[in-house]
Amino acid sequence: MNDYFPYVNYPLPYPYDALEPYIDGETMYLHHDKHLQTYVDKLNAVLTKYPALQRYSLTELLAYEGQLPDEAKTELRNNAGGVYNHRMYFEGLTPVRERRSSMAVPFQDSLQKAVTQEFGSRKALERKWKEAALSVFGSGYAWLVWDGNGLRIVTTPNQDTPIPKGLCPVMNIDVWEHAYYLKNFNRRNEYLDKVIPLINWKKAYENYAACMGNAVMDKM
Ligand code: MN3
Repeated sequence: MNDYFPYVNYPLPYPYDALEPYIDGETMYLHHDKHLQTYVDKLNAVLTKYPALQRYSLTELLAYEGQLPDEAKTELRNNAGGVYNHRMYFEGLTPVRERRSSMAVPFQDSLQKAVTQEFGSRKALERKWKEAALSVFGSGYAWLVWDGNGLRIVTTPNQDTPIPKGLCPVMNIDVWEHAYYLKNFNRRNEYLDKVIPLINWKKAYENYAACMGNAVMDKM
């Protein structure tokens, strides 16, 4: 994944219909090729006007929001966030044919420990994550994050990320209606019951390990 200007919308890491019947191919096509593409294009367009910002990575643009030029701040937050959030979301879902085996894979020890410590169990974490996702008013995301001491569930509106608050994203769930409207209409609850079991915990572990600066990385 390129983390610097000019940003590229890489293909999905699986076919559009790989999440069927839980998330339909048309939704995935529109979500990736239209919605995410628009964020990529707009982010590149803003950065073209600000060459000095082109040396910042995607994460730095999000983390150092306070230092960005006032007139570009909102556009950068929305579009850099849109790129970051969608990349994490798409990479964080498991193709259905791999799901059986990936679900059988236990959490890596350190993530398992952190989940148990904070939530009691993976099921309990998933319940809390779903509640948080349902509580997002309008468009936004529900996140599993590392706060420096433990795991937490947080939500963000629009394309905001938890990064400016010093929280390290482990995984997110997109609850914008475009993520589920074609199939589930406005029934977010129904979408969440389908998407949560598709979470790629192997990928979550990689993100978690990156949050920890690889300090406690288990043997892969
Ligand atoms: Mn989206």
